[in-house]
Formats: sequence, C-alpha cells, structure tokens
Amino acid sequence: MKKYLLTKVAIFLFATTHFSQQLLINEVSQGTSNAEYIEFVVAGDFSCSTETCLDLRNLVFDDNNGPANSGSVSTGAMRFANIDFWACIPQGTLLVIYDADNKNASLLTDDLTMEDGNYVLIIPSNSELFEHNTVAPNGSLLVSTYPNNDAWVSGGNWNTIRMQNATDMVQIPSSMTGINPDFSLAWGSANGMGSINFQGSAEGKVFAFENNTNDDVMLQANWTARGIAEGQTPGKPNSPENQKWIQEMNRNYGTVSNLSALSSLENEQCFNTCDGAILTQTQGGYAPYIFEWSNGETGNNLQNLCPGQYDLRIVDAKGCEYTTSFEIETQNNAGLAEFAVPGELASGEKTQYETQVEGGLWSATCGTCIDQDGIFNSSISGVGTFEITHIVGVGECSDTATRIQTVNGHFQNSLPNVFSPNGDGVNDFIDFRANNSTVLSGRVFDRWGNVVYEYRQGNPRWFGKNLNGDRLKNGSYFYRFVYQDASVQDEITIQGFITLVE
Ligand SMILES: [Ca+2]
Ligand SMILES: [Ca+2]
Ligand SMILES: [Ca+2]
Ligand SMILES: [Ca+2]
Repeated sequence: MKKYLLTKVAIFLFATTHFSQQLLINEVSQGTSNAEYIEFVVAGDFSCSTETCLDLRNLVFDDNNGPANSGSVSTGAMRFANIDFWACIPQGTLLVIYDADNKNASLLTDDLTMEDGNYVLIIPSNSELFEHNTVAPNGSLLVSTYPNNDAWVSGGNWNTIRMQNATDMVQIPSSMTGINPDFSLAWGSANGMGSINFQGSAEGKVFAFENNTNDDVMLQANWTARGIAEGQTPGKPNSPENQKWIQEMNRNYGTVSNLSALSSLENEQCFNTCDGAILTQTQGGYAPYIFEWSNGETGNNLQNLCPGQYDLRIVDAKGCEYTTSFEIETQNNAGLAEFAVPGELASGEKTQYETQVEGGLWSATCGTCIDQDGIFNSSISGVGTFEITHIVGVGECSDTATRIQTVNGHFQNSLPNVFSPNGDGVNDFIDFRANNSTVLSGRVFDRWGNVVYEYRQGNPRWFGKNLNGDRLKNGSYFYRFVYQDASVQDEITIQGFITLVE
C-alpha cells in the first residue's frame, strides 16, 4: 500500500490543471435532508494507444472530520477495497456511492458491474466492494491521519463519511498522513477550505461539475449549485459539456481522436526531373505530431520526389494514428504524339490519322485541311505535299510528331472508249485533259500508225479529224499522252484505244 500511495503523490505533484490521471468528485448531493450520494469520475488524458485505467484499490474518500463542521465529526473514512475489481477502472467511468440507509429517490437500479460496458457503477455504501474504519482520523481542520491496514474492515459504512448539511466538506485525501487532499469540496463555514467552495448550507442542494468555462475541475466557475429536484444526475453526466469531457477521456465511447490530414500533391513535371511534391497539413488530433514517411522522411512536406508511392503515418501526442498513401506520377508525354499517315491521298479523299492517345493539338501547312479530330481533308488542301503536326501535352513535357501528307492529282481514266464526232453536240470530241496535270505531249494514231492528231497548245481536244482537218472514218484509233503530274513531279504516260463512230 505504501508504494501505491507514493505513486499517487507523485502524480498529484506533476499535475496542474490537467490531471494525468486521478479520481475526481463530479457531483455531491445532500438529498432531501439526508439521502446523500457522491458521484466520482475517473479522469485522465485521452490516449489512443491504450485503454487508460486507474487503480482505485485502497483509495480513501471521506468527509471533513475536522472542526469545520462545528464539532460533529463523522469519525472514520471509507476506501475502495483491495480487490481486483478496482484494479483497473477505465477513464471516463462514473462511479456513484450512496448512503444505503437513506437511498436517494433519484437512484433507480444499482449497477455493480463493469462488464456491461456502460462505464457506470452505482453502489450502495454497505457493499463489500468498500472498506471502512471508525477509529480515525484525528481531525484538525484539513489534516487527517488515516490508520494502517489493520483498522480497515470489509464493507462500507456511510456513517464514517456522512456530511453535515450546514457546514462540511467531501474530499479525496492524497495520503494517509494528512496533507492537502487531491480534491475537496466545501460549504457553509468551511467555505474557502476546499478546492471548490460554496457559500451557505448544502441542505437540499447538489453541487455539480458542469464544465461551464473549461475542463478544469479546480476552477470554481466550472461548478454549479442547484436544487436537488433539477440538479441531481447520479450516474449520468451533469451537462452536455460534462458529458463531452467524460467521453473524450475514454476511447471506448468512440469519440477517439479525429486526426486526419489535408494534402496536396504535385506530380513530376517532366520525365526524370524528380520534382514532385506532397504538402501535408494535419487536421484534428493533438499536437505535436510525428510524421513517418515510407522514404524515411519525417517532415510534413516532401519535395523533389520521383514518381512512385509514398506512404504516410502520422502519430499525434495521444498516440492516435492516421495513415494515408500518395502516388506521384510523371507528366512525361514522350512518344504520345506519334501518328501514322496512310500514304498518298487522291485529291478529294479524307482520312483520320491513328494516334497513341486521344486529343492533342493538330496543325498543318495547309491550314484548315486538318481538324482537331485529326481528320485530313484533301479537298481543302488541294494537291501537294504538306507537313502535319500533332502536339500532345504542354510546355517542356509536350511531345510533337510531324509527318508528311501527299495529295496527288493522278490522272483518273475517265476517257470514253467510244465517241461520235457528228456535230450533234454530244460526244463530238475527246478532251484529253487530266485533273491536276498538264499535258506535255499527245498523239493519236490510225491503225496503220499514221499520226492523225498531235497536241500543240491550248486544250487537248480531238474532233475525229486528221492533221489536214479531214473527217476520219469509223474505226479504232490509238492514243498516247504524256502528262506532268502536279504533285509528284513525275511524268505519266497514258495510252489506249478509242473507237470512232459517226
Ligand atoms: Ca456498469
Ligand atoms: Ca469521516
Ligand atoms: Ca448531509
Ligand atoms: Ca452526475
């Protein structure tokens, strides 16, 4: 027991307004003239990493015992029995102990178990979960000296802690040897002697920690005195703020840290530049934070990143964790602008180029002959050789591909093989012109190989006459014309037979 008490003292000395861990009084009621109860709360800082609990074994609670109550002393005290039941009571547990001989009407059913998971205990004072002694302490105002183990007997006894309505105090002594208690609440002429004090009688009143200003149990403003009819809440939080405080101490209420992070990600600008970045800001949780990155970094921001996956684990001061993952990608577009040109197009043909990716920017030396779907239209370009450019991406990482598209004007054999130069206005001559070409030379021969027509200049038309202008007989004639193609710079020779019919 001695070892335990030393630990308790040490905790008290280091604690300031926030208790690392401590049993506190949350509510005290005098009931109607009597019918007292005390509501305790196991207080302590929230932790994600463990279920934090307090060892209540042998911890004493008591009234004042001293002259503050004008000589009417409730000799003795109560304590939590040295049994496993009290070895680890989780933070955020509300624990009501009431006078079993004068049961307060606001108390309904006893709750003697932690197994139900409600973090509430409601226990009559005569329970064997407690011990009491009647021989001590010896009172001198705030100094109480509690006896050794031999004097404590099994079972509680409210008579050892009964509070005077007019003037008294309820306290959790910090040791057996009588220094200021860990926590005390006083009233009446004891006003000023406690950690928290109320003027006047406690008759018909309940004093409750309502967290009005903050969560400091030592701040008077956080406490409220009310009439028992409206103020008694045994086994329940005293106010919404009181509930929030209690639940935040206990991870099992589900109000665990809402630690998360806001992040922005910058991908690598160009292939192999390794200039990606992840910028991270914590949200919620409890400072300070520890950052653990999968690449060994420990800051909240990562710079100069190559493409890849980056995992982040943030641990806050309460041991709460948040994990997330990022993927840095490259914006490299190398090769993506490539496209295939199908070959030469005949004038008037259209084609859509095959590409690696959708989109990109198209342009050509023939202007609107290419549209932004990559469709080339040779009736806009005309005959010729054109440079087509496709750009994917922007800036340094863009990819450009250029191809040559040729549109030829090759002679298309639309010459008739029969014509009738009889002056009726239909098929009276043959026009040897070809699209997009010029005639270099041309001759028509009769069946004996005599030249009957030779192109000189102007329109290459043959009216079915010989070189002297005589009408020729019906029959088969042979022609050979040589053209200069406008696009491919080649000479093209076209020859064949044609039948003259009058
Ligand atoms: Ca319970
Ligand atoms: Ca006492
Ligand atoms: Ca009383
Ligand atoms: Ca309460």
